[in-house]
Amino acid sequence: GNDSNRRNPFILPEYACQRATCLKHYNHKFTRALEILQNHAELRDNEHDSSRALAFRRASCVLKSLPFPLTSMSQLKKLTNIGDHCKRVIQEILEDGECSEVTKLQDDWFHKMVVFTSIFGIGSATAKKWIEKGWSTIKEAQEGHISSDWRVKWAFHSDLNTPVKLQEAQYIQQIVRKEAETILPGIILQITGGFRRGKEEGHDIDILMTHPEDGKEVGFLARLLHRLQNKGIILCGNLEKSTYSDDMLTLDSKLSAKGQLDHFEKWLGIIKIPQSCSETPARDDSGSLSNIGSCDHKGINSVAHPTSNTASEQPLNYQPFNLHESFEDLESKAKKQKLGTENELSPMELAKLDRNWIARRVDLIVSPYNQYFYALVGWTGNKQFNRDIRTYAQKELGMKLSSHGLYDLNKNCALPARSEKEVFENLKLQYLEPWERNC
Ligand code: DCP
Ligand code: MG
Repeated sequence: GNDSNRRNPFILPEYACQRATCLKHYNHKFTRALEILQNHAELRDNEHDSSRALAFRRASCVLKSLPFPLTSMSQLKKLTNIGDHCKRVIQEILEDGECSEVTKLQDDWFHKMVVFTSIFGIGSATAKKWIEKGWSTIKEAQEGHISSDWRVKWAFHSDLNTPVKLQEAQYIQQIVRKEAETILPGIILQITGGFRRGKEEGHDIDILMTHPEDGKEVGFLARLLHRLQNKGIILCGNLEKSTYSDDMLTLDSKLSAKGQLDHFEKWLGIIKIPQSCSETPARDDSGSLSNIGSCDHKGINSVAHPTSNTASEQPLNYQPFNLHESFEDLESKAKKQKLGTENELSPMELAKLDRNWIARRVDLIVSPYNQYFYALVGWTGNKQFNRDIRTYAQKELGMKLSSHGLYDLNKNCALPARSEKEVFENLKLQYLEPWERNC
């Protein structure tokens, strides 16, 4: 059964959703190499590269689940998902300590691609074009893009490239919770994404919200954003309306075609947070970080908020927020600080300004309660875990899993869930804690 599989070092269940995959494991030197190969394939993005990338990731994911450090090729014999290419890589690392293919891959091109795709909104296609133009640094890309739109982007680039700390996520959750509870008492709020899986750093802050009473969540997000905007903490963002309809439980081809995750109402944006909140150690009542996975985290130092709450609610005429307005504030502050400067300030100078806040990417997602626990699994991830559990559901059970629900294609019915555990039960899987989903 599952239990003996977990203990037997030579056999692992085929799917990652059938085994625990934690952030800390025994085989980092192998998984690092395999994930560089994955990364490289994703950045190249030629024909077949995406399937190669996934093959590297699946192999890496198997090694992360091994309950011991790999010391000989014979230990791989009974493991699935490790193809010949991956075996060659592993063997070389076992014999020489490193893999020459991986070393060679980390060339100039790769480094430039990594740098350029780290810019918010820049994918591999644009990055490739920039390299063809002969650019190799952020500075060169900045000099090549000086329109006002781009000046704004560059001003926040270094902020967004500084990893978000767990404390910052908790701080934002606390601010959002306060406003959310005022508008809609009984609201449920959960940090999801990497932080819920036990990561101490991330690239953004994901917060999923719902209300146990059916329909209460409708119109809530616009009202919440209005209040956050009035607090002066929003730099920019985009509110996406829900595009969900019940047939999406069975048909999600449109969804994957656009690379879209789901059809929930959501806001993807950038919020200002006080710089001090990542410096002050957060008090953690339980002494562990992992407890944010299962309950609401209350052990947070409260940090004085820079602006007062003057929110007046006008939920109906919601407008997307204007980044340029916030940028103009930044520029005028810069001019005051550099009194007498005639020249326009460079994005670098703006970014390094003496200011008491830092820009952070935040995703706010609203789910109806009857989809919430599926949304929670989907938004907790990670991405590879989602791929794996969805493939498992389809191939092994003939069921369609998404962040909106689970649909039995044979019985033609949806399977509701009132907890995350029930999601796993419906899928005939042993429950995995969020920190065991780091595939
Ligand atoms: N997700 C997904 N597919 C995507 C994007 C997201 O399945 N294309 C899911 C899985 C992620 C979760 O949503 O874990 C949150 O997305 P993020 O991109 O924020 O990923 P993480 O929070 O896991 O990583 P990071 O720490 O970099 O924010
Ligand atoms: Mg995230």
